[in-house]
Amino acid sequence: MQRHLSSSLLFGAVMMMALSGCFVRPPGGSIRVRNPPPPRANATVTVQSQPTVASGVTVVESSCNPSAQEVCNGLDDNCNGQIDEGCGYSSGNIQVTLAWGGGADLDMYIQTPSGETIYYGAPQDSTGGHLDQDARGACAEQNANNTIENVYWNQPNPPAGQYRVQVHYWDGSPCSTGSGPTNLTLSIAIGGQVRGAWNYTISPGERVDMAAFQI
Ligand SMILES: [Ca+2]
Ligand SMILES: [Ca+2]
Ligand SMILES: [Ca+2]
Repeated sequence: MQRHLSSSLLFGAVMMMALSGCFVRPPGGSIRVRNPPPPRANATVTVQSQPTVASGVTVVESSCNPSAQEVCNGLDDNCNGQIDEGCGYSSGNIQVTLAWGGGADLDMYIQTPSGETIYYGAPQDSTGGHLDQDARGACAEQNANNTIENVYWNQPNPPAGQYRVQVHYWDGSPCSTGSGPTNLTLSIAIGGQVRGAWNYTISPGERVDMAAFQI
């Protein structure tokens, strides 16, 4: 009876943890907590105009692989339509991710259909867009993924209209350290699909119209 009761209690605890999003191994094994699933992207978001890019911007040659491990690099390594999931910033029905190498302070600016601009100084707009990953703004070298910026909309229907993505190399930033021309990568996912990934070499002080798209 005692053993039966203990088994029942253990089974109940296992079920509670499983239902709460935890993955549980049998008694005696280790317990591993899985990240909550990211919000489901809405494949019905209609792209009126695929992203177009500025001259000098080149398409990323590498391709994704469903069996690859996702790493925090501004690319959708495992082809699931989410860029850098598990890196601490969000995917959604629109996700725009900027990544670069070196000590520069790059800033992403996204002009939204409402006419607002999302950037480090205004990380949210009235349409539900969020800059949830800022980089080098506070010179905090110890911050995770300190050369990646990310903006997303995760509501079912992001606002219709044109989105414009600019990148600025803030040469005067106290957070730019020992850096010259800098290679960057920009990826855009809409409605759960990556619509493109591009490379560009940006010069100190330059502000480039990287991409524009319309939904
Ligand atoms: Ca991915
Ligand atoms: Ca990645
Ligand atoms: Ca920045």
